[in-house]
Order: sequence, then structure tokens, then C-alpha cells
Amino acid sequence: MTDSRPDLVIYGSPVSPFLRKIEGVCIAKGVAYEVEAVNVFAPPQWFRDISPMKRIPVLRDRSVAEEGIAGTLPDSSAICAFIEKKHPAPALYPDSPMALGEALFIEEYADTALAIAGGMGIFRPIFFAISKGQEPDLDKARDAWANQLPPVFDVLEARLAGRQYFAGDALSIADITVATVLMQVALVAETPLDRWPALEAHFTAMQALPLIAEPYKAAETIIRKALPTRFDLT
Ligand SMILES: N[C@@H](CCC(=O)N[C@@H](CS)C(=O)NCC(=O)O)C(=O)O
Repeated sequence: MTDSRPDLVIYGSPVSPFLRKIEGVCIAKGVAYEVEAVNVFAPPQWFRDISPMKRIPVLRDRSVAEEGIAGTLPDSSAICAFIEKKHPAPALYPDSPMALGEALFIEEYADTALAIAGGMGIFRPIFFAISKGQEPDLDKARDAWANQLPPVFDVLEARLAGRQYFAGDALSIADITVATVLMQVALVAETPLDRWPALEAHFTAMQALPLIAEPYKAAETIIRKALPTRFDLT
């Protein structure tokens, strides 16, 4: 009997923007994958063993090993770069040295500055509170929207400089990461971006792509059970 399971298993939850970033890369490349649910706040020992920072997502390539540390990679950036090497087409990392550097910087900036302002500042104070049956901390979320996110959006707007994509005049890991992380805010709140027209156009275009929309839909289904509508933070 042949094994019909895909080589790639992503451990985590579609509610993680970092997991959806990996899904976006797999969908763009037509690479089969599975998501196996892991609750990162109470993970089993086998998951702790493969996630040194106790974070999701972690990837396993079953063609390398079915258990243990071998064949596993923690951290979405390492995982996406691995998938690019294993499945080079279509390329999601620019060829030209400067464009590659720019794409990697934007990926890192979205994974850190944007994720901290949007995830810690808005998603968690709203959704984590609601999940625990508490009132959402809308003051904290409003402060993040008014004060923490605008300087990050300013940087993204300047880097886009009116272009369609962040680097190399083509879809890259930079575009996928910005969109998936920004959609973490969209899961719980409206995201009016009219002060940042290039970013707004980029976000609208990215949301229409199946590689962004499909993983988001899975996350939204989970979120909407507890939070039927988004908050207006303006
Ligand atoms: N740089 C990591 C970030 C991963 C990360 O922060 N994951 C969050 C979920 S979205 C997590 O596991 N948090 C666990 C915790 O805060 O204890 C990546 O890109 O994979």
C-alpha cells in the first residue's frame, strides 16, 4: 500500500498568522501539506521537543523522518526558505541581491514590528479575552490602532513606494507575510487603511488571492464562532 499522506505537516493552528504564511507559500507553489492541530499553550511533550521556543508553527518533512527532531523546522521564516529550496517554482524569493535583501527585511519587519503591534496590540487583547469569557480590552486595541500601527504602516507605505509588490516587481515572501500578519488584525477589527493608499491597494489585491484567502477563511471560521463581527477601533 502506498502512503498518500503529503510529506509536509505543519503543526499549529490556522489562527496563527505564521502558520497561514507557510500555507500561502505551499498554495502558491502547489505543494501538498497537512495541518495538524497543536495547542501551543498546553503542548504535548513531543511538540516541546521539536519547538525550542515553545511556539507554533513547526514543520515536519515526513520524507526525512516521521518522528523526533530530525526532519522538523521551527520558525516560519526558516520553513518558508526550506520550502522554496525544495520546490523552487514559482520563485517567491527574488533573484537580484538587493531585491532579495528587501524581501527578507520586509518579511522580518512584518514578523516582528507588525506582528507585535497588530497581534499583541489588537488580536490578543480582543480575542484572548473573549475566549476566556472576559470583556475585550478595547482601550488597548484602540491605542494600538491609533499609536502603534501607524508608524509601522508608514514604513510599509514608504517601502512600497506606490508599487504593486514589495520587492523584485513580483509576488514574494514579503507580500505574503505582510498580508497574513495584517489579516490577524482583520480577524477581529476593521482595518481602514485610507491614510496609506499603496498599502491599502496591496492589501486589497492580496486578500483576493486564494493563497491568502483560503487559509484566512479557515481562521475566520474559528474566530467567528466566538466573535460574530469585527470591532471598529477608530
Ligand atoms: N518567529 C516565529 C513566531 C512564532 C510565534 O510567535 N507563534 C505564536 C503564535 S502566532 C506562538 O506560538 N505563541 C506562543 C506563546 O506566545 O506562548 C515564526 O515566524 O514562526
